Amino acid sequence: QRVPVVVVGAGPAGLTVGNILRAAGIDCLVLETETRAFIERRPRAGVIEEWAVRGLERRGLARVLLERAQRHTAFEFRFAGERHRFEYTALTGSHHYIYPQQFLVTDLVREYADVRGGRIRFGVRGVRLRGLESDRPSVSYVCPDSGERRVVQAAFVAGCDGARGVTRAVLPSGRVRTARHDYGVGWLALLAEAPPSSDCVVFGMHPSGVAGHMARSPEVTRYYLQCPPGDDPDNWSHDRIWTQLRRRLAASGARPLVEGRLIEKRVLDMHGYVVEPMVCGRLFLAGDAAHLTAPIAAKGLNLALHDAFLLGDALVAHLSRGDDTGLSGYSAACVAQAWDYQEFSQWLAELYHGTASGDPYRAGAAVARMRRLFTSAVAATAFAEQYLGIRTSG
Ligand code: RFL
Repeated sequence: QRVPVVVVGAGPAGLTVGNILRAAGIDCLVLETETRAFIERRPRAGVIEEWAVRGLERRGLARVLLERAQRHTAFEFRFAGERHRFEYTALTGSHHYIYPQQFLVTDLVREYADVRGGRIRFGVRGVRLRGLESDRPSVSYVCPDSGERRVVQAAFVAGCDGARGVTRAVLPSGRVRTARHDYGVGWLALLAEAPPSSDCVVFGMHPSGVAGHMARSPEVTRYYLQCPPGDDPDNWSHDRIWTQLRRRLAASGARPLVEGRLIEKRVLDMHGYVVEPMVCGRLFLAGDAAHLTAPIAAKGLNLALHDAFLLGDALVAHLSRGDDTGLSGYSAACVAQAWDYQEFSQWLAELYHGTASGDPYRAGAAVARMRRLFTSAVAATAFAEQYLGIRTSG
């Protein structure tokens, strides 16, 4: 079997690349280890930057999102019982969209497979890549039903298989640098069957640790609670969780939190990495396969879309017009954006975690970092710009 592009992974990055290729009439094959039902229900991100939605819209991929997503225009810090509301849309004219990642994945799969006629294999096992530095790379995988290994020849391979995939591991260690950062804290990531208790993202800095609140839909809210890295989610009973959320997010005049059943409870060790370069021969990495940003600043999904727009457009330019500009500049452009978001995440992480660090020096500096946003118009504008992400369109 032969196909111009094999895309490994049907997350937001892989499905966006696939859709861009199909819109240009280029054939591709997407390989995914999970089932379609599973990826359409896997909850993760939910905060999408306006430029990313415009990028999806330009590629015909945002119709349902624009009908259903909420818009967010502000961010609230809570500290020492006070609320500090930061109206970033008033400052910049830009906003965020709130749309659960599994809804976006559902829209992208439908468009790719059911509307644009793209090929996709779910439930594959044992994906292997060969000959990436030749002009005839191949990808093989084990079919879920027959158990037989199939080999596909491709001109290009898009490695979009996330943080735990196989494509990153193929990059030769001598020529690739992986820069890692460990924040040394855990976040208990929760999904509650409860309506949001605020009209915006809220983070409370508290001596017991940071707590976060983010709307996902009118019925579901994501919460975060800082915890020791590697903590066992079973240490966190329903009552302990809601007590800690109420304590850490307490502030005068704040709406009381609406309690609900917890439908997800997992500990994320806060860390990040950037792989550089993101290319080896005919393999191009995109999204979490190439760089992970801890969910501190809600950047991961946005970066995955950024890469996918560039990679999809660059592959189309090469395969349909022989134009190599996009492919040759791909890694440098994506890595620069990844570092920009990593740096912002690190800056925000110190603001969030300083208060509970046990170190009065870090705690004092964290408060100064937050107060500056409310006393300096220049600092406020710079923060808003970074929180909203890329200014030019994707
Ligand atoms: P994905 O979404 O992980 O998709 C990769 C796909 O590849 C499949 N796969 C394989 N397929 C074939 N062969 C293999 N060997 C394979 N191995 C894996 C997987 O099953 C999967 O379907 O990566 P992609 O496309 O790069 O997208 C990245 C985003 O998913 C990720 O950055 C965000 O979810 C991060 N993130 C957030 N990002 C935001 O921008 N805003 C947020 O508010 C936000 N909140 C979050 C988050 C991530 C979280 N978790 C679970 C780490 C909240 C959480 C809790």
